[in-house]
Amino acid sequence: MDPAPGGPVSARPAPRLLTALAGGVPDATPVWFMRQAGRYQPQYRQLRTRYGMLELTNTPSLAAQVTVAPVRDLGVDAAILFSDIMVPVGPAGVDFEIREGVGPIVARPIRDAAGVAALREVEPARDLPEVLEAVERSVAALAGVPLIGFAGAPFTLASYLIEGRPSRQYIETKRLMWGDPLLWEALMRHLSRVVGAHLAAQAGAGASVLQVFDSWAGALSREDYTAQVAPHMRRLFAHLTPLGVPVIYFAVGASHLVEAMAATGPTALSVDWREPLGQVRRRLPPGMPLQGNLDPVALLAAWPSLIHQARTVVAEGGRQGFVFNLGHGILPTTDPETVRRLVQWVHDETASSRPDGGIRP
Ligand code: 1CP
Repeated sequence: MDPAPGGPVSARPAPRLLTALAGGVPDATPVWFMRQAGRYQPQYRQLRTRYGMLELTNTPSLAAQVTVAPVRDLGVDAAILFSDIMVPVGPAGVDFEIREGVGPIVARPIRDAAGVAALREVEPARDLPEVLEAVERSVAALAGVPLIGFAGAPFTLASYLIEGRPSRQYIETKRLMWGDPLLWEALMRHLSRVVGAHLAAQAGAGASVLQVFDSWAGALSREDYTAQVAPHMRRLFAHLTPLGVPVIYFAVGASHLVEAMAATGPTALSVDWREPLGQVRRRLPPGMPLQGNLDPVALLAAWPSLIHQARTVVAEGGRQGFVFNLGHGILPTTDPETVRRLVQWVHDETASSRPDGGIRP
């Protein structure tokens, strides 16, 4: 029977993603994918023939449309805001473009004190209103499915600002970090403020989870990460904790850093495919939720091979405090139908309504 108008309505169950990030056991393992909105989708490619990448992120109705599409098309348990880690450094005074097939290109890379001194503070409500409107529109369209807001971590942003483009060796970044520790400190502090303000504003606009992409932190030794990056992450996460929103911290190729990353104070860690999740878990504080860690290339393999690997991820991740994801973003040549089938498979395989309670012997 329907509840009487104005009478008590049964509480909607908490979204799976939030249950898992609170360290609980959801009714099935939540799934979402980094870069779940992007070039592998025919509708996205279609939109991109008419609009540039940054035009999409700067037009709230289009950004929200791209953000929400994977929830409808794939059945994933969360949307991630369609934007880019470079978006908030624009109003800080960094002139950049996103070049097709390459990534962010910065017009004047920052390598000296004058470059750091020229950076401006960013006030999201004033400087990034279209991003916050995209968050609000996405949240409204998602009808209770969580929206993940995000930002690049200070180190990963610094690497783009200093190198001026995607890099493999991070030569100029390390040269500045080692050669001018005070300038490095000033740049990291500035970027931490930009990132902190941007994340807090997204939460204020309705994002119910935040993810911090420190994609390239794995390029650092444990010693450099601990001395030159971790203090800034600790300050950033301390700034975010009062918001009461779970924060996921992600890096690629960073198995050597998981203890140090966990110690900076995120809610959960997102890891790549290089180390089995069970082993990662044993190195983390008890109960810390984990996200990961299927190799994105597995989505290009034959179905039996994909499922063999997905089964390992599900078994290693466990039912409690675990979010199924990839170890990095979906590759552009991925078949969307394979992604949709994988989401369904993870939900079926882990459903607590299964006769075996979702737990395989
Ligand atoms: O023309 C296009 O369509 C551009 C491709 C593209 C897309 C779809 C870029 C350029 N950015 C994005 C969107 C994007 N970027 C999202 C949103 C949606 C989603 O995940 O579904 C997110 C979360 C990002 C974050 C991002 N941008 C990261 C962190 C994640 C990661 O991949 O490690 C990084 C490093 C960037 C920089 C960037 N922007 C674009 C590219 C191709 C890159 C990577 C370049 C490089 O390899 O360094």
